[in-house]
Amino acid sequence: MERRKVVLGVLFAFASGFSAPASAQQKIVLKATDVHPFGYPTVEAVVRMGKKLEQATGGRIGIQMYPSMQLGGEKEMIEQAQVGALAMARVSVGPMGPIVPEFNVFNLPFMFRDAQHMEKVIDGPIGDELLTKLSAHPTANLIGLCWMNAGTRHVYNSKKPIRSVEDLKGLKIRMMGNPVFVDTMNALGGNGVSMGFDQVVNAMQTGVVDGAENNEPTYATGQHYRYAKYFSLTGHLMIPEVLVFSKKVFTSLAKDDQDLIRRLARDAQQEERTLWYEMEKKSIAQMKEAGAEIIDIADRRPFQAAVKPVWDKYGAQLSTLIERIQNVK
Ligand code: BDP
Repeated sequence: MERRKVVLGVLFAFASGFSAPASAQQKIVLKATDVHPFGYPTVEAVVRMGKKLEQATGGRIGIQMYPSMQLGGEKEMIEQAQVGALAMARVSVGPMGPIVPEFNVFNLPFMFRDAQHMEKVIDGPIGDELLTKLSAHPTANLIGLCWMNAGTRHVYNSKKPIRSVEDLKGLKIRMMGNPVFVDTMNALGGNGVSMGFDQVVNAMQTGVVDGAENNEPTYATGQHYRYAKYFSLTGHLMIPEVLVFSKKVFTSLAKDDQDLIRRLARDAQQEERTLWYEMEKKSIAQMKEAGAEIIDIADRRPFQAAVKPVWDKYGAQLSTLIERIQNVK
């Protein structure tokens, strides 16, 4: 037994999803990453989870957070988790759609009625089923641990206030890497340009795109207002985040440790939510102070009508799930 521990420790030190000092304690350090900086709700929730994990295991297991895209954009993060080069990645459901098609149900424009609806879905049986689906996926090589809030996404650009679907015409808007988003922007009349989050600022700065779309906290912490001051409340997407764990790393952990990680992730799901709402308020204030122009859209119905082709294209294969989500009251 003692011998096995030492061997594992050495393995952990080599496989970069872990690192362990060659000391007698064999501490397991789980490498985690996020595109956002320290202090952002998703990052903070995982950092807190790490502290709880250390406490619960008497310091035997911890989490080392690599924030701010230190390990690349989300595509890179997912790939690193898949091969076990890191243990945990907190990503948007956006780039997960191409991996697990059912996840795309959360990526459909105007899927949720409001934040409460979305929370009820991720907290309930549908949320659980989708996490299980991810974990059971034969080639995804990921374990789905929990969901997190990520607000509502709105379009922002450097050229003009968007008030109507017509205003979007001709604008190049960065979208996350998933065809459903490019189709969504194109259906709205703009030109959807797909790229990783790690390229967004540069693309806005150099005029490769005229703008992007995201929630207030991302816009504010990423200082996107410096390049795209017109922030129009289109509310076209409400996409939760997902915390994924490398299957390769997960299966090498003891069953009790796996259960503990799952339980603490569920706590993180709720804890992040509180942090999220505080951050949203703070971000709106920060945006205003930075000179962003927030444009209200009194009637979103024309935007909803414009994305019908996206629902026609992707909705058929997701129809059962869509109906179940719509029936969550
Ligand atoms: C943010 C998500 C982050 C995504 C980013 C994006 O928190 O996971 O990478 O959007 O637009 O809201 O790529």
